[in-house]
Amino acid sequence: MFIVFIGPPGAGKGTQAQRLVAHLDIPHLSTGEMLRQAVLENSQVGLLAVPYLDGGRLVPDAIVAGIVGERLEHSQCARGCLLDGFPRTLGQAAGLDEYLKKRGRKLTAALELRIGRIELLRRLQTRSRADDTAQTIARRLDVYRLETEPILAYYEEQRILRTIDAAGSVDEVFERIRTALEPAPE
Ligand code: B4P
Repeated sequence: MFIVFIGPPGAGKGTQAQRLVAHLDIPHLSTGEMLRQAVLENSQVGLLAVPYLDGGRLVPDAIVAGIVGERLEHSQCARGCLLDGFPRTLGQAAGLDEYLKKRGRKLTAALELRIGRIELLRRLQTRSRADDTAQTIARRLDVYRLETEPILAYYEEQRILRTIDAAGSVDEVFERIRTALEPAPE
């Protein structure tokens, strides 16, 4: 089962991903976490990623595709995984489809976490991560609208998009996700 999580910054992708991977017993691949880890380790990828993370911009597709491809090759991902925060551009989405197709696999579902701007800002302001400054948040929301939202139509066309109302408690949102992944009745 290969699932992707899409949503604006602060929608709760990371929060819900932790629950969902425990529920489905599949690995969790968060590109945000991988990039932050690379920065901590001062690796080449980390050094390249810093200005993008600090500026609230997307790290270039080639860098992100490289780190995701490496992780997907791990044997734990052979029967599936949850991709959290990836894809974020149409190029990444097409690259992922191609990667899976070559291996005779395809995405099971694309889960969109949808939430209003006021609640997003409230959540991000209480989190206080390095890239959660007012200016960076505004940039990340614009980037989401311009570069990531077009992916929704791409997955809608493939009939695998499931839109989840991400307002409410963590438990309530998780229950909606669980229900959205249940097979439709015959
Ligand atoms: P990410 O790490 O993916 O982070 P995010 O979008 O900011 O947050 P997320 O939606 O996971 O929110 P969370 O659960 O933490 O990306 C960071 C950066 O990395 C990007 O800006 C970009 O520069 C780069 N990047 C990542 N992937 C990339 C890619 N594919 N291509 C290019 N660049 C990429 O929740 C937020 C807060 O809300 C938390 O404090 C949480 O506790 C709280 N919360 C969650 N659910 C809640 C609920 N139901 N009620 C109340 N609070 C809740």
